[in-house]
Amino acid sequence: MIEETTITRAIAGKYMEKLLKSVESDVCIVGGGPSGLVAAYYLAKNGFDVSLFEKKLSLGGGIWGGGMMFNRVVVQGNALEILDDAGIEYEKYDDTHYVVDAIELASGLTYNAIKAGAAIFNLINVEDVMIRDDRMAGLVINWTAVEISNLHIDPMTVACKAVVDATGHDASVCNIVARKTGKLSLAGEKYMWAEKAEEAVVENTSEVYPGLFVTGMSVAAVYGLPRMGPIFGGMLLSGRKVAELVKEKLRY
Ligand code: 48H
Repeated sequence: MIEETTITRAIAGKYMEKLLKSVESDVCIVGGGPSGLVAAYYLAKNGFDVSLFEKKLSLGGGIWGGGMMFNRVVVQGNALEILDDAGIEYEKYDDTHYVVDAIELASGLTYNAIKAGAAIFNLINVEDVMIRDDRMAGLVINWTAVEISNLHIDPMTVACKAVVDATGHDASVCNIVARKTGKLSLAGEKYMWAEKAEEAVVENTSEVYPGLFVTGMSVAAVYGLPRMGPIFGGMLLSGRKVAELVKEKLRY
């Protein structure tokens, strides 16, 4: 017999179980766009406890709308390996450019991150950070609904060994760390230049403050790099690279 109260107990109990497990993680990823999801996938696959916080209802960030709401994105050849790992299909357009269905990319990357073992929390906004002895120690989180409704409700905190800022153009975490420590400065994203931007984003994916790593468009915001429009290879490669950097860092 179906019982409404059992449904309530099942949802509340199981959510709480997941949240309590994420009170301490190896890695916290902020933002569930392409770079954050790819980082979550590779880190979880390598056995790390990963918690990803996304402030919106859906995961996928800027993928869904493709270019100007045409729900297709372009990925260049050197990032196809990541699509293959995730079982996402693509169509060759010419020797350099491949076309991917934006819906398949957003849902495929999300599915793979979950299946690899990452704990994904939507509707949670990261509003502050926890720092100890000049090193990232965790995140301060609250419901997005609290932020939107401007209610005066204190947040709660989760601890981790490394934080990945995958918040896209906002570079939210880096902005907070810059403002509150004075030990990081953001150069600000520059004009469109796809070829240069794609390479530079991957090259500059790095640790920008002890325990704080940047990936995706946040890299452009920190390092003053150009933007690239609806080509996503750089985002995928940056997500995979940040996973490698975090992996190396947490080994020691
Ligand atoms: C929780 C947060 C917070 C917060 C933000 O924008 P994204 O898709 O990020 P990337 O860097 O993985 O991909 C960028 C790509 O989508 C893009 O915009 C490109 C390639 N643009 C090029 C151009 O020229 O314009 O995803 C970031 C995610 C979003 O879902 C936000 O909602 C989320 O981060 N987010 N989540 N707490 N404080 N801030």
